[in-house]
Amino acid sequence: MLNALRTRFRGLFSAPPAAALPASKAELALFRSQGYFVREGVFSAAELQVWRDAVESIHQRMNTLAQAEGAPQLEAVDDKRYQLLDGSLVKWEWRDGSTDIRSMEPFLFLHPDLEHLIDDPRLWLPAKSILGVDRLSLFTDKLNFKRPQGAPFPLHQDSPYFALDGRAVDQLLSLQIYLDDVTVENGCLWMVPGSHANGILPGIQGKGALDRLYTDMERFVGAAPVPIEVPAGSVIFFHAHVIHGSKGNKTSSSRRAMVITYQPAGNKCWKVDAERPIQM
Ligand SMILES: O=C(O)CCC(=O)C(=O)O
Repeated sequence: MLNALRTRFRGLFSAPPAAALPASKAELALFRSQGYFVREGVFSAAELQVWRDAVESIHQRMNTLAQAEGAPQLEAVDDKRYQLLDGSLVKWEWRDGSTDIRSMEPFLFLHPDLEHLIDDPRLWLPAKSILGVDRLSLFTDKLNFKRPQGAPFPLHQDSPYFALDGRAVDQLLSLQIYLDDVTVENGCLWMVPGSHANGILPGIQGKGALDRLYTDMERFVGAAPVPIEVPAGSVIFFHAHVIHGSKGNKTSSSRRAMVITYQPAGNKCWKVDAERPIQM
């Protein structure tokens, strides 16, 4: 009810959201050369507040489920805690016993205010023009919390992770949507411009199962990572091969981001035996 009222009257309280536009020539050129570009002011303050409330209610629900009697077992991967709750793979913060969620995938289906976000033309219209296709479907979606003291995310490409199910990964496009202002202090994304150009790069040869998913930066020849500090409501459009990561959150507030990965239509979602076409 409250959300419906907020949505109905949002024009009175905040600037209108940006129009839906395909990627411009300049954005396409940046995407080709750097592997990413940023659009600021895509979503209004009122929309962001609805989604912040939705992700916080999901966080709360996951905590309740995790603490319930008979809750699904925690799985340990390289001493990091994972748990399958309500159809979403929850990764808990690295600190022992923390009840903070680090990320969860998928999550949009868990809340009515979020489930149609992928059908928003401010997202799919530019995505379609970047991929150069007529129709899109969802590959996967993920919610990245970075609570105060949230741990870093080492530099990596998403493509080796996406390729774990044997799928082609060259036509995947991810959009990172910020619910909060992001700064170096609260753990903004760092991107390595141009690092998408040579496909999947060598991962770290360590003892852990996750090591090979992190890029071996000692073997990488190219640009240094640059911080992407942007206001809430911004979207980063990025290639599955671009190297990126984030540092820890040193502030006392959360840094929250929603990630949507699109693919050309006609393909099933990642790890799900069904396609979710985008409603255009
Ligand atoms: O949100 C972050 O801090 C980085 C997350 C990330 O790179 C990922 O989920 O692949």
